[in-house]
Amino acid sequence: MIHSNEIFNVLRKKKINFYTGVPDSTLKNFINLIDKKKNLKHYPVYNEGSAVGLGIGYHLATKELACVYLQNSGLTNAINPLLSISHKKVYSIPCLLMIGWRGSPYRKKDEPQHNVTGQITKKLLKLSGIKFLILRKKKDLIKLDKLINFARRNNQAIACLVENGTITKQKLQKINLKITSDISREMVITELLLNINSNTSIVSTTGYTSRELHQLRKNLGLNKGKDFYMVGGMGHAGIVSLGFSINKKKQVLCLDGDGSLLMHLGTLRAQGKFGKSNFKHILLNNGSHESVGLQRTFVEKTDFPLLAKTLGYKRFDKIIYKKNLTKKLKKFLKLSGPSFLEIKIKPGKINNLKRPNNFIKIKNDFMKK
Ligand SMILES: Cc1ncc(C[n+]2csc(CCOP(=O)(O)OP(=O)(O)O)c2C)c(N)n1
Repeated sequence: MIHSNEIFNVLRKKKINFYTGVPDSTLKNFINLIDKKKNLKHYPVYNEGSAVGLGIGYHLATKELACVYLQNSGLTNAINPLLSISHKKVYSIPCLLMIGWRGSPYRKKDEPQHNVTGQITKKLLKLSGIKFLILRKKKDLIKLDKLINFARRNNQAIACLVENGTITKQKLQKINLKITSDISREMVITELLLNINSNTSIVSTTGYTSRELHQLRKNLGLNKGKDFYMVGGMGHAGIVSLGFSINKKKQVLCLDGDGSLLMHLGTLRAQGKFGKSNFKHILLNNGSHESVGLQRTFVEKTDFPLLAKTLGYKRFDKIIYKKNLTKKLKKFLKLSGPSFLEIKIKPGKINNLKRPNNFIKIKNDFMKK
């Protein structure tokens, strides 16, 4: 086990002072530590490709290299700028990728959506010409130090793979999310399952939202409608809902999160433009990436309904307090789309949260008439 401080000390010694990325649960203690350091530049962003882009801009301005943290499922988002800008055969721009390695074949089995990427993460890096090390023991920190020298000398991206359980777990520092809502995700999902009709299909986003939807259905025995859980493909729930809805007559509800929506924000325009009357989009906004450690998304003041309006949605509304939840939700479900509802929620998840599995069955059920 390695303490985040020990990793940070190596990076500080190597004068790495610029941090960006998209959070991951494997790295949450490291990210939390970076976030606490007052004299560091830390700019969390919403997509791993953007994080690499930010690091490229930083290098152009300073000749220095950025540390970009990400989960390996976001590596494919990052590959585009890494290969077509940073690569030694293009502009040759260095950075350090700190990668949370979910689904590592050397660890106990992870979730199916992680195992596929986990199996080929090393190969992806090799194919991309990115030298890497696996951080497991303290002595690997010496290798990290040397690899950073290599990145500097050769102007190349390098990567440090961190498996689940490598970084010592510590209590995360409390983050003030400035949330006034008294609504929980559980309340919204329960109300939704009580009020939808049988001819409704729900597409839910990555993380706690899909897991809670899946579990609450079971716990409460509420069987109206069908679900498609986006256990991976973070940020694509809206566009998947759109593809389904324009080819179906039934009501389609996308259950989204703020971190997820921000990851591919451009799709909001496609949904506003092409969504039909059956397309309904609900944003559960807790101002954070709660599923991977409650890192802030900085959208307290963002007017999402106005954004949706500007991007072509026909109806839009917002709910902040529990006292309005049932009435406004029922009204929203009757509105003709494309429509958008932002529900501010407070952090918190249901106890003993399980994960959906048996994905082929889930898909087949969802596709049945
Ligand atoms: C491409 C990609 N990057 C990062 C992750 C890790 N991840 C899983 S859930 C999640 C947070 C989702 O945030 P949000 O949509 O706001 O939902 P919340 O967790 O707050 O319910 C992240 C970053 C991932 N699964 N895929």
